[in-house]
Amino acid sequence: MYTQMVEVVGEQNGETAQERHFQARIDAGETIEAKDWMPEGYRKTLIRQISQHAHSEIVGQLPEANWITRAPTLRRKAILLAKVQDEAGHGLYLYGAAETLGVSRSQLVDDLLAGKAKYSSIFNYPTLTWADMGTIGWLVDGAAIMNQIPLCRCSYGPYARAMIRICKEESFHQRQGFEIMTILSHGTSAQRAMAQDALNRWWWPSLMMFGPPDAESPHTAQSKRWKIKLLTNDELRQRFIDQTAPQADYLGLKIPDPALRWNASAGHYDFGQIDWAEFYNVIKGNGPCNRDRMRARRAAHDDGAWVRAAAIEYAQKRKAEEASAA
Ligand code: FAQ
Repeated sequence: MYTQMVEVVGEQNGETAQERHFQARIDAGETIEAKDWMPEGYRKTLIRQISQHAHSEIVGQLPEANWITRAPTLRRKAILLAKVQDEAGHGLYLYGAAETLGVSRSQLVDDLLAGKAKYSSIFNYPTLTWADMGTIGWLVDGAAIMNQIPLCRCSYGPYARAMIRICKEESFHQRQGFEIMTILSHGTSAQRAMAQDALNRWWWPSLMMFGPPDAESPHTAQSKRWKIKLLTNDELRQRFIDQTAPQADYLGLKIPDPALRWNASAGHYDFGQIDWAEFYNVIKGNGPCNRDRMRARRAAHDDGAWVRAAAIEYAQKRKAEEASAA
Protein backbone atom coordinates (compact mmCIF):
# COMPACT_ATOMS: atom_id res chain seq x y z
CA MET A 1 0.00 0.00 0.00
CA TYR A 2 1.26 3.48 -0.82
CA THR A 3 1.23 5.46 2.40
CA GLN A 4 0.84 8.95 1.10
CA MET A 5 0.47 10.83 -2.11
CA VAL A 6 3.13 13.42 -2.79
CA GLU A 7 3.36 16.05 -5.46
CA VAL A 8 4.97 14.73 -8.62
CA VAL A 9 6.99 17.76 -9.56
CA GLY A 10 9.48 20.02 -7.80
CA GLU A 11 12.78 19.45 -6.06
CA GLN A 12 13.46 20.02 -2.33
CA ASN A 13 16.85 19.67 -0.62
CA GLY A 14 18.24 18.20 -3.84
CA GLU A 15 15.60 15.41 -3.86
CA THR A 16 12.98 15.02 -6.57
CA ALA A 17 9.36 14.40 -5.66
CA GLN A 18 9.76 10.81 -6.85
CA GLU A 19 12.72 10.32 -4.52
CA ARG A 20 10.81 11.85 -1.60
CA HIS A 21 7.88 9.57 -2.29
CA PHE A 22 10.24 6.58 -2.37
CA GLN A 23 11.78 7.63 0.96
CA ALA A 24 8.31 8.07 2.45
CA ARG A 25 7.47 4.49 1.52
CA ILE A 26 10.68 3.28 3.17
CA ASP A 27 10.01 5.39 6.29
CA ALA A 28 6.52 3.89 6.51
CA GLY A 29 8.04 0.39 6.54
CA GLU A 30 6.83 -0.61 3.09
CA THR A 31 8.70 -3.25 1.12
CA ILE A 32 10.19 -2.28 -2.22
CA GLU A 33 9.69 -4.89 -4.95
CA ALA A 34 11.69 -5.50 -8.13
CA LYS A 35 9.33 -3.69 -10.49
CA ASP A 36 8.83 -0.62 -8.26
CA TRP A 37 10.55 2.63 -9.14
CA MET A 38 13.75 3.09 -7.12
CA PRO A 39 16.59 5.64 -7.16
CA GLU A 40 19.61 4.49 -9.14
CA GLY A 41 21.78 4.74 -5.99
CA TYR A 42 19.44 2.38 -4.12
CA ARG A 43 19.62 -0.16 -6.96
CA LYS A 44 23.43 0.11 -7.17
CA THR A 45 23.90 -0.20 -3.41
CA LEU A 46 21.76 -3.31 -3.33
CA ILE A 47 23.55 -4.89 -6.29
CA ARG A 48 26.89 -4.17 -4.59
CA GLN A 49 25.86 -5.52 -1.19
CA ILE A 50 23.84 -8.54 -2.36
CA SER A 51 26.47 -9.61 -4.88
CA GLN A 52 29.31 -9.24 -2.34
CA HIS A 53 27.22 -11.30 0.01
CA ALA A 54 26.65 -13.97 -2.68
CA HIS A 55 30.36 -14.05 -3.52
CA SER A 56 31.14 -14.45 0.19
CA GLU A 57 28.92 -17.51 0.41
CA ILE A 58 30.57 -19.07 -2.65
CA VAL A 59 34.18 -18.26 -1.70
CA GLY A 60 33.26 -19.12 1.91
CA GLN A 61 32.89 -22.76 0.90
CA LEU A 62 36.62 -23.05 0.29
CA PRO A 63 38.07 -22.84 3.83
CA GLU A 64 35.71 -25.54 5.10
CA ALA A 65 35.84 -27.71 1.97
CA ASN A 66 39.50 -28.10 2.87
CA TRP A 67 38.41 -30.34 5.79
CA ILE A 68 35.69 -32.49 4.21
CA THR A 69 38.11 -35.31 3.40
CA ARG A 70 39.76 -35.02 6.82
CA ALA A 71 36.73 -34.78 9.11
CA PRO A 72 37.35 -37.01 12.16
CA THR A 73 34.18 -39.14 11.87
CA LEU A 74 31.58 -40.08 9.27
CA ARG A 75 28.96 -38.04 11.20
CA ARG A 76 31.19 -34.96 11.15
CA LYS A 77 31.91 -35.42 7.46
CA ALA A 78 28.18 -35.63 6.62
CA ILE A 79 27.44 -32.49 8.68
CA LEU A 80 30.29 -30.52 7.13
CA LEU A 81 29.33 -31.60 3.62
CA ALA A 82 25.72 -30.48 4.24
CA LYS A 83 26.95 -27.14 5.58
CA VAL A 84 29.20 -26.45 2.61
CA GLN A 85 26.34 -27.37 0.25
CA ASP A 86 24.11 -24.94 2.13
CA GLU A 87 26.62 -22.14 1.46
CA ALA A 88 26.39 -22.89 -2.28
CA GLY A 89 22.60 -22.66 -2.01
CA HIS A 90 22.85 -19.31 -0.20
CA GLY A 91 25.04 -17.99 -2.99
CA LEU A 92 22.42 -19.03 -5.53
CA TYR A 93 19.46 -17.42 -3.72
CA LEU A 94 21.49 -14.25 -3.38
CA TYR A 95 22.56 -14.15 -7.04
CA GLY A 96 18.85 -14.67 -7.80
CA ALA A 97 17.91 -11.71 -5.57
CA ALA A 98 20.56 -9.54 -7.26
CA GLU A 99 19.26 -10.53 -10.71
CA THR A 100 15.85 -9.02 -9.86
CA LEU A 101 17.67 -5.65 -9.94
CA GLY A 102 18.53 -6.03 -13.62
CA VAL A 103 22.04 -7.46 -13.52
CA SER A 104 23.01 -10.90 -14.79
CA ARG A 105 24.61 -13.58 -12.67
CA SER A 106 27.33 -14.09 -15.26
CA GLN A 107 28.23 -10.39 -15.04
CA LEU A 108 28.45 -10.61 -11.25
CA VAL A 109 30.63 -13.72 -11.40
CA ASP A 110 32.86 -12.10 -14.03
CA ASP A 111 33.33 -9.11 -11.68
CA LEU A 112 34.38 -11.43 -8.87
CA LEU A 113 36.82 -13.36 -11.05
CA ALA A 114 38.28 -10.14 -12.46
CA GLY A 115 38.96 -8.96 -8.88
CA LYS A 116 36.50 -6.05 -9.25
CA ALA A 117 33.98 -7.26 -6.67
CA LYS A 118 34.70 -7.91 -3.02
CA TYR A 119 33.82 -10.86 -0.81
CA SER A 120 34.08 -11.09 2.97
CA SER A 121 37.56 -10.56 4.41
CA ILE A 122 37.11 -13.55 6.74
CA PHE A 123 37.50 -16.12 3.97
CA ASN A 124 41.08 -15.07 3.30
CA TYR A 125 42.39 -16.85 6.39
CA PRO A 126 43.63 -20.46 6.36
CA THR A 127 41.94 -23.39 8.12
CA LEU A 128 44.86 -25.11 9.82
CA THR A 129 43.23 -27.60 12.21
CA TRP A 130 39.92 -29.37 12.80
CA ALA A 131 39.18 -26.84 15.57
CA ASP A 132 38.94 -24.21 12.82
CA MET A 133 35.75 -25.96 11.65
CA GLY A 134 34.28 -25.46 15.12
CA THR A 135 35.46 -21.87 15.31
CA ILE A 136 34.13 -20.95 11.87
CA GLY A 137 30.68 -22.30 12.79
CA TRP A 138 30.73 -20.65 16.22
CA LEU A 139 32.25 -17.26 15.35
CA VAL A 140 31.96 -16.77 11.57
CA ASP A 141 28.42 -18.13 11.25
CA GLY A 142 27.61 -16.45 14.57
CA ALA A 143 28.75 -13.09 13.17
CA ALA A 144 26.94 -13.77 9.88
CA ILE A 145 23.66 -14.41 11.75
CA MET A 146 24.09 -11.29 13.89
CA ASN A 147 24.45 -9.25 10.69
CA GLN A 148 21.78 -11.09 8.70
CA ILE A 149 18.82 -11.39 11.10
CA PRO A 150 18.13 -7.64 10.78
CA LEU A 151 18.46 -7.99 6.98
CA CYS A 152 15.32 -10.19 7.03
CA ARG A 153 13.50 -6.86 7.65
CA CYS A 154 15.44 -4.80 5.11
CA SER A 155 13.49 -2.66 2.66
CA TYR A 156 14.09 -4.71 -0.49
CA GLY A 157 11.64 -7.63 -0.62
CA PRO A 158 13.61 -10.23 -2.64
CA TYR A 159 16.70 -9.75 -0.41
CA ALA A 160 14.70 -9.81 2.84
CA ARG A 161 12.91 -13.01 1.81
CA ALA A 162 16.15 -14.75 0.77
CA MET A 163 17.63 -13.85 4.17
CA ILE A 164 14.85 -15.62 6.10
CA ARG A 165 15.78 -19.03 4.78
CA ILE A 166 19.50 -18.30 4.89
CA CYS A 167 19.30 -17.33 8.57
CA LYS A 168 17.51 -20.57 9.46
CA GLU A 169 20.33 -22.54 7.85
CA GLU A 170 23.06 -20.34 9.36
CA SER A 171 21.61 -21.06 12.75
CA PHE A 172 22.18 -24.81 12.22
CA HIS A 173 25.73 -23.95 11.09
CA GLN A 174 26.41 -21.96 14.24
CA ARG A 175 25.09 -24.78 16.45
CA GLN A 176 27.24 -27.42 14.77
CA GLY A 177 30.31 -25.21 15.25
CA PHE A 178 29.55 -24.60 18.90
CA GLU A 179 29.05 -28.34 19.40
CA ILE A 180 32.51 -29.05 17.94
CA MET A 181 33.98 -26.41 20.27
CA THR A 182 32.15 -27.88 23.29
CA ILE A 183 33.56 -31.33 22.60
CA LEU A 184 37.11 -30.07 21.97
CA SER A 185 37.17 -27.72 24.95
CA HIS A 186 35.99 -30.52 27.27
CA GLY A 187 38.35 -33.04 25.70
CA THR A 188 42.05 -33.88 26.15
CA SER A 189 44.60 -31.16 26.85
CA ALA A 190 45.72 -31.37 23.19
CA GLN A 191 42.11 -30.84 22.06
CA ARG A 192 41.65 -27.88 24.42
CA ALA A 193 44.88 -26.35 23.15
CA MET A 194 43.70 -26.80 19.56
CA ALA A 195 40.39 -25.08 20.39
CA GLN A 196 42.17 -22.18 22.11
CA ASP A 197 44.61 -21.78 19.22
CA ALA A 198 41.72 -21.59 16.73
CA LEU A 199 39.95 -18.98 18.86
CA ASN A 200 43.19 -16.97 19.04
CA ARG A 201 43.48 -16.90 15.24
CA TRP A 202 39.80 -16.29 14.35
CA TRP A 203 38.66 -13.84 17.02
CA TRP A 204 39.95 -10.56 15.55
CA PRO A 205 39.19 -11.42 11.90
CA SER A 206 35.61 -12.29 13.01
CA LEU A 207 35.20 -8.80 14.50
CA MET A 208 36.42 -7.33 11.20
CA MET A 209 33.60 -9.10 9.33
CA PHE A 210 31.22 -6.34 10.46
CA GLY A 211 33.16 -3.83 8.38
CA PRO A 212 35.06 -0.64 9.22
CA PRO A 213 34.13 1.53 12.22
CA ASP A 214 31.04 3.65 11.60
CA ALA A 215 33.13 6.81 11.41
CA GLU A 216 35.06 5.31 8.47
CA SER A 217 32.17 3.52 6.74
CA PRO A 218 31.28 5.41 3.55
CA HIS A 219 28.00 3.54 2.95
CA THR A 220 26.35 3.13 6.36
CA ALA A 221 24.50 6.45 6.68
CA GLN A 222 22.74 6.23 3.30
CA SER A 223 22.13 2.48 3.60
CA LYS A 224 20.48 3.03 6.98
CA ARG A 225 18.27 5.77 5.55
CA TRP A 226 17.17 3.36 2.84
CA LYS A 227 16.83 0.52 5.37
CA ILE A 228 19.25 -1.60 3.36
CA LYS A 229 21.11 -1.74 6.68
CA LEU A 230 19.09 -1.63 9.88
CA LEU A 231 22.01 -1.47 12.30
CA THR A 232 25.47 0.02 11.90
CA ASN A 233 28.72 -1.94 11.73
CA ASP A 234 29.72 -0.91 15.27
CA GLU A 235 26.29 -1.70 16.74
CA LEU A 236 26.38 -5.21 15.28
CA ARG A 237 29.99 -5.77 16.33
CA GLN A 238 29.15 -4.80 19.93
CA ARG A 239 26.13 -7.12 19.98
CA PHE A 240 28.29 -9.96 18.70
CA ILE A 241 30.93 -9.41 21.39
CA ASP A 242 28.26 -9.19 24.11
CA GLN A 243 26.75 -12.46 22.94
CA THR A 244 30.00 -14.35 22.36
CA ALA A 245 32.08 -13.46 25.45
CA PRO A 246 29.86 -15.50 27.84
CA GLN A 247 29.93 -18.41 25.36
CA ALA A 248 33.74 -18.41 25.51
CA ASP A 249 33.48 -18.47 29.34
CA TYR A 250 31.13 -21.46 29.10
CA LEU A 251 33.67 -23.26 26.90
CA GLY A 252 36.48 -22.38 29.32
CA LEU A 253 38.36 -20.62 26.50
CA LYS A 254 40.04 -17.23 26.70
CA ILE A 255 39.25 -14.55 24.13
CA PRO A 256 42.63 -13.14 23.03
CA ASP A 257 41.88 -9.56 24.11
CA PRO A 258 43.37 -8.34 27.42
CA ALA A 259 41.07 -5.30 27.31
CA LEU A 260 37.87 -7.37 27.14
CA ARG A 261 35.79 -6.85 30.28
CA TRP A 262 32.16 -6.43 31.27
CA ASN A 263 31.22 -2.79 31.76
CA ALA A 264 28.20 -2.87 34.07
CA SER A 265 27.36 0.81 33.71
CA ALA A 266 27.38 0.61 29.91
CA GLY A 267 25.67 -2.81 29.91
CA HIS A 268 28.23 -4.01 27.33
CA TYR A 269 31.68 -5.54 27.10
CA ASP A 270 34.55 -3.12 26.54
CA PHE A 271 37.09 -4.44 24.06
CA GLY A 272 40.54 -3.62 22.68
CA GLN A 273 41.71 -1.97 19.47
CA ILE A 274 41.00 -3.80 16.21
CA ASP A 275 43.93 -3.79 13.78
CA TRP A 276 42.23 -1.94 10.92
CA ALA A 277 45.47 -1.89 8.91
CA GLU A 278 45.17 -5.69 8.72
CA PHE A 279 41.53 -5.43 7.58
CA TYR A 280 42.31 -2.94 4.79
CA ASN A 281 45.27 -5.02 3.70
CA VAL A 282 43.08 -8.13 3.42
CA ILE A 283 40.32 -6.39 1.46
CA LYS A 284 42.95 -4.98 -0.91
CA GLY A 285 43.84 -8.57 -1.82
CA ASN A 286 46.86 -9.12 0.41
CA GLY A 287 45.48 -11.44 3.09
CA PRO A 288 47.07 -14.84 3.74
CA CYS A 289 44.81 -16.69 1.26
CA ASN A 290 43.38 -14.10 -1.19
CA ARG A 291 45.39 -15.39 -4.13
CA ASP A 292 44.60 -19.04 -3.36
CA ARG A 293 40.89 -18.31 -3.07
CA MET A 294 40.73 -16.49 -6.41
CA ARG A 295 42.83 -19.19 -8.10
CA ALA A 296 40.43 -21.86 -6.81
CA ARG A 297 37.34 -19.91 -7.96
CA ARG A 298 38.81 -19.29 -11.44
CA ALA A 299 39.73 -22.97 -11.81
CA ALA A 300 36.22 -24.03 -10.71
CA HIS A 301 34.69 -21.60 -13.20
CA ASP A 302 36.84 -22.95 -16.05
CA ASP A 303 36.17 -26.57 -15.06
CA GLY A 304 32.43 -25.85 -15.05
CA ALA A 305 32.37 -24.32 -18.55
CA TRP A 306 31.14 -27.58 -20.14
CA VAL A 307 28.25 -27.80 -17.62
CA ARG A 308 27.09 -24.27 -18.46
CA ALA A 309 27.41 -24.99 -22.20
CA ALA A 310 25.42 -28.23 -21.83
CA ALA A 311 22.69 -26.50 -19.77
CA ILE A 312 22.31 -23.75 -22.39
CA GLU A 313 22.20 -26.33 -25.20
CA TYR A 314 19.55 -28.34 -23.33
CA ALA A 315 17.43 -25.24 -22.63
CA GLN A 316 17.56 -24.29 -26.33
CA LYS A 317 16.55 -27.83 -27.37
CA ARG A 318 13.57 -27.77 -24.96
CA LYS A 319 12.50 -24.38 -26.31
CA ALA A 320 12.72 -25.61 -29.91
CA GLU A 321 10.72 -28.76 -29.03
CA GLU A 322 8.05 -26.70 -27.28
CA ALA A 323 7.86 -24.31 -30.24
CA SER A 324 7.43 -27.14 -32.75
CA ALA A 325 4.79 -28.86 -30.54
CA ALA A 326 2.75 -25.64 -30.21
N1 FAQ B 1 35.07 -7.85 3.94
O1 FAQ B 1 30.79 1.35 4.16
P1 FAQ B 1 31.02 -0.08 4.50
C1 FAQ B 1 28.94 -15.51 5.70
C2 FAQ B 1 33.95 -3.15 2.34
S1 FAQ B 1 28.44 -14.25 4.69
C3 FAQ B 1 35.29 -7.29 2.74
O2 FAQ B 1 30.78 -0.44 5.93
P2 FAQ B 1 28.70 -1.65 3.68
C4 FAQ B 1 28.25 -16.83 5.57
C5 FAQ B 1 32.60 -2.73 1.78
O3 FAQ B 1 32.13 -3.68 0.86
C6 FAQ B 1 29.54 -12.90 5.05
N2 FAQ B 1 34.91 -6.04 2.44
O4 FAQ B 1 30.17 -1.01 3.52
C7 FAQ B 1 29.22 -17.92 5.69
C8 FAQ B 1 32.94 -1.40 1.18
O5 FAQ B 1 33.67 -1.59 -0.04
P3 FAQ B 1 33.06 -1.12 -1.50
C9 FAQ B 1 29.24 -11.77 4.22
C10 FAQ B 1 34.28 -5.35 3.41
O6 FAQ B 1 28.42 -2.44 2.47
C11 FAQ B 1 29.67 -18.33 6.93
C12 FAQ B 1 33.95 -0.85 2.16
O7 FAQ B 1 34.53 -1.96 2.83
N3 FAQ B 1 28.06 -11.08 4.71
O8 FAQ B 1 29.82 -15.28 6.43
C13 FAQ B 1 33.99 -5.89 4.66
O9 FAQ B 1 27.73 -0.60 4.06
C14 FAQ B 1 30.59 -19.39 7.05
C15 FAQ B 1 33.34 0.12 3.15
O10 FAQ B 1 32.50 -0.55 4.11
C16 FAQ B 1 27.49 -10.09 4.03
O11 FAQ B 1 27.89 -9.75 2.96
C17 FAQ B 1 34.41 -7.20 4.92
N4 FAQ B 1 34.22 -7.81 6.10
O12 FAQ B 1 28.85 -2.63 4.94
C18 FAQ B 1 29.69 -18.58 4.55
C19 FAQ B 1 26.26 -9.48 4.68
N5 FAQ B 1 33.35 -4.96 5.39
O13 FAQ B 1 31.87 -2.00 -1.77
C20 FAQ B 1 30.62 -19.65 4.65
C21 FAQ B 1 25.68 -8.35 3.91
C22 FAQ B 1 33.25 -3.87 4.63
O14 FAQ B 1 32.67 0.32 -1.36
C23 FAQ B 1 31.05 -20.04 5.93
N6 FAQ B 1 26.56 -7.21 3.81
N7 FAQ B 1 33.81 -4.10 3.43
O15 FAQ B 1 34.19 -1.37 -2.45
C24 FAQ B 1 26.59 -6.22 4.75
O16 FAQ B 1 25.90 -6.25 5.76
C25 FAQ B 1 27.49 -5.06 4.46
O17 FAQ B 1 27.83 -5.05 3.09
C26 FAQ B 1 28.81 -5.03 5.32
C27 FAQ B 1 29.64 -3.81 4.87
C28 FAQ B 1 28.44 -4.86 6.79
C29 FAQ B 1 29.63 -6.29 5.12
